[in-house]
Amino acid sequence: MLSATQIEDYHRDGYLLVPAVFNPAEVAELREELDWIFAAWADHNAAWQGPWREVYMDEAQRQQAVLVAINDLHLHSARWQQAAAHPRLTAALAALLGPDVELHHTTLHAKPPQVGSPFPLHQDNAFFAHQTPAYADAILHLDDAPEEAGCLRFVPGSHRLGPLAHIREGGAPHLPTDQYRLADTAPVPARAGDVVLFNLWTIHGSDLNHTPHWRRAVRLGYRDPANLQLDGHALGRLGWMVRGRRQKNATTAALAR
Ligand SMILES: O=C(O)CCC(=O)C(=O)O
Repeated sequence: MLSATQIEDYHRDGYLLVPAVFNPAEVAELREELDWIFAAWADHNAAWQGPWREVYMDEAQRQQAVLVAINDLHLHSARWQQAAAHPRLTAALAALLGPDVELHHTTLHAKPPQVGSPFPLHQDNAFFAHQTPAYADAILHLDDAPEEAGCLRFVPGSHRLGPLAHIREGGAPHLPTDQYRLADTAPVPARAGDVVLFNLWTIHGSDLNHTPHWRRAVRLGYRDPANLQLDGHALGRLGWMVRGRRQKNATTAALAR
């Protein structure tokens, strides 16, 4: 699924755009299922809070910014569970993480037209810390995400900094806005069906959605099952193996109890 050059790019930059992992029919099915998740389960008032908002948005934008989100939609929908084990996606993950790949979580982030909220620069490690960087997030795009729709933006090579201290007061963990600026990041525009893979330690964020269209994306987090979680979302929860096997040792046996 991934060429040697793509694998090299991922390890050098800490992220990689993989075009057309899901075909148009698969994207259409997943969008339809998202409509149900939106109505039944999603939090329609999930925009991240915190002092960073003063830097990323003016007063009017702060009043209006909206994010629709939910964690672990794959626990509510078989279609999304199947998407998490999609063979083209898990083959790409195995090329980056090794033969054994465990699904850790899924998260919907949907930015409504014009008012879709930005994300401050952060590492996902601040939300679900792990012992090693053998963890990749996969952001599956359900809509086209050009730069003006608030596409993902990365600090290339920042995974090599390792886990950084985040500001945690007043809202979601984020990096200091005077040291890490959205303007210094590389945008990664994507099309519906594309997946962006990135390392747990790679610094990333995104801007407001300024377009008249939704920008819906689902993050699927995968790890080498030997990579021990230290903190955060889904700590102590075993995930499904989407490739290979979980080896048994004292730690995994205790978690499986
Ligand atoms: O969806 C976005 O624009 C950013 C998402 C993000 O930062 C994340 O999933 O960690």
